[in-house]
Amino acid sequence: MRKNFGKIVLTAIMSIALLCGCERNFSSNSHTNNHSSGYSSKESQSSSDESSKWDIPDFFSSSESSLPSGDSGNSAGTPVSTHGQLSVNGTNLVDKNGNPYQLRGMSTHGLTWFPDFVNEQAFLTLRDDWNTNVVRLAMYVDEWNNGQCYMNNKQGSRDILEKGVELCIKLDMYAIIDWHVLNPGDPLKYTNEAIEFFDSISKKYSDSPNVIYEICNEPNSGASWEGSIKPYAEKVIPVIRANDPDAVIIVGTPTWSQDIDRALSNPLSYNNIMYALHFYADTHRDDLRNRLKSCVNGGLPVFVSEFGCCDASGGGGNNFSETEKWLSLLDELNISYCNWALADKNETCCAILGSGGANGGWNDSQLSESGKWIRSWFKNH
Ligand code: IDC
Repeated sequence: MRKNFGKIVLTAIMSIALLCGCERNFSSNSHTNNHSSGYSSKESQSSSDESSKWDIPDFFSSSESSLPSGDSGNSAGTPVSTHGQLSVNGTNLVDKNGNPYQLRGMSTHGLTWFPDFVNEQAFLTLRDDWNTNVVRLAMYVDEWNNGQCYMNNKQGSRDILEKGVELCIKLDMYAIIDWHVLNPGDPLKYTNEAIEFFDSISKKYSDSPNVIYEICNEPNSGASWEGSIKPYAEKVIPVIRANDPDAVIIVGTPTWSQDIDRALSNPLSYNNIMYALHFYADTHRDDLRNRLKSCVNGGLPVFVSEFGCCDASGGGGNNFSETEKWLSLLDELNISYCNWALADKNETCCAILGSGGANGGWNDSQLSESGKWIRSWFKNH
């Protein structure tokens, strides 16, 4: 009887989790397979021992958060009121006064999978305790037909994304609106949807210097610069520009945003464009750092809109010595970066432990190894 009762409770929890749109941790992590360049074999490892289970985000916990002190409204000295509209000058992101300026912060996980992390206390903690100035809002487009992604849940995705942008505006932080292409690997596949989305969102936020647009997270599966990404960008960028002429726009690059050299040899002809380079520190090392250095020397403005301290599957072990090499280089080159991810999923890359809750004020015992390390990095560098 007891056993059956337990089963019933478990089934009920699983059903609620499904209804709440919890995402499946795809153990195959198919996007990390078949990488042609820059990836080691580690990437095909599954992300964790838990990788085949359903992950149940901690929607129900009501952790008491000890919030950092700080004004939750726009206050002098906070990022956007101090630095204003950003733009790109040469390889540098610069602020309204033309001074080099670096954005550093966390990326959310899939917004509709971990919506509870989009709240004021969490973002305020990132601003005032973690010392960050940007939040990247990752809106998955069509992740292996997951019902909660944009293609299957446009309004729900928009709602949580806009909540994130509004919070950043309220807290005077920068916000990156990330059209999180991973599947399909070719951003051209949903060009019409991207145009419709970016037209409407850039109209809505045309007056907000807070907003940065990232039009395709990680093209992959053979989507080339010339054949797919550049033509896609040439359709989407003018739509954003028509509404928001001076916004900074980040463009993904081939092979999961690693082949920035393709962009250098055939750049886009618009102003205020940055090209995405992504790394996962236990997979991508000197080769990719050398590519970064040579592309920056060649004049390419680069934005590391996503990186992990672990391997490219989001799992495996953390490699903090490689992460430190990466972030020291990025700081030296004034390159902005966002860490994947603000979520409590049971995978190495997620910053918060299941017991940590979503409401900010996290202490070390509520953070994963990666979360502890990255918080300390942001606070001390
Ligand atoms: C991963 C998430 C994982 C989720 C998977 C879905 O961490 O929970 O199941 O996506 O496909 C990226 C991607 C990013 C990946 C991350 C780790 O931009 O979406 O998130 N990663 O695999 N590029 C390299 C690694």
